[in-house]
Amino acid sequence: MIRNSRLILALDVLDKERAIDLVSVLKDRIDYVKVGYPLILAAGLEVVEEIASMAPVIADLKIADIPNTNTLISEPVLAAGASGIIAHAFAGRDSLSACVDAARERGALVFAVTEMSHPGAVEFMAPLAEGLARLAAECRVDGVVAPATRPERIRLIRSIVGDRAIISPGVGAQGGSPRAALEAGADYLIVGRSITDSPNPAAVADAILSEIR
Ligand code: 3DU
Repeated sequence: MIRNSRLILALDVLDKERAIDLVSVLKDRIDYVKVGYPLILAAGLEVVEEIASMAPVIADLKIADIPNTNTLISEPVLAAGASGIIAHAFAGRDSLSACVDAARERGALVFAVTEMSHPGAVEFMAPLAEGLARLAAECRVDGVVAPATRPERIRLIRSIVGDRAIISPGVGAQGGSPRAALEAGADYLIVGRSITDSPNPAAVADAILSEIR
């Protein structure tokens, strides 16, 4: 991954025109746009193609099915122009490897979720996160997702995944601090609502960028 702004925009809006407007305003301030179920279900897969013509897209479908279905989910979104996909590690080695293989065929990146950022992740995911991070590294993913809401968990996951990229959601709306996440070892911050829900998204992005510089 090319590190420049260290910001990934989580584009969780349902209106396609608004999505495109946000990307137009923010594309020079971010490294990737993360598009997930909300926008793809509302606007169709074509929205990936459209946004990918403006900025690199990471498709956050948190893919977590049997290997064959994982391939069938990965291929169309990669064909639509996604530069990266996000898969869950908990579905196991064969399922995650199917996503890695699909991404490699397109020269795209694959990220595996280790521990999520919301409070509920502490119930079941946190106790498994180290094993999930090890599996992700063994499957040769390009990076992992780790929680900006719990920087100490980023530090732990960094000790397992070595120099693979760590991308961290949970900044802003979920309470995480951009600087603390980066200091703990995150390479990229994933930021959604605090930018997209603001009346001035560019100003919020600029404030985060100056905080982390
Ligand atoms: O809380 P925000 O609005 O900044 O958005 C965070 C984004 O990251 C959102 O798209 C969510 O689905 C995603 N995400 C997490 O919040 C937590 C994870 O562990 C993984 C992805």
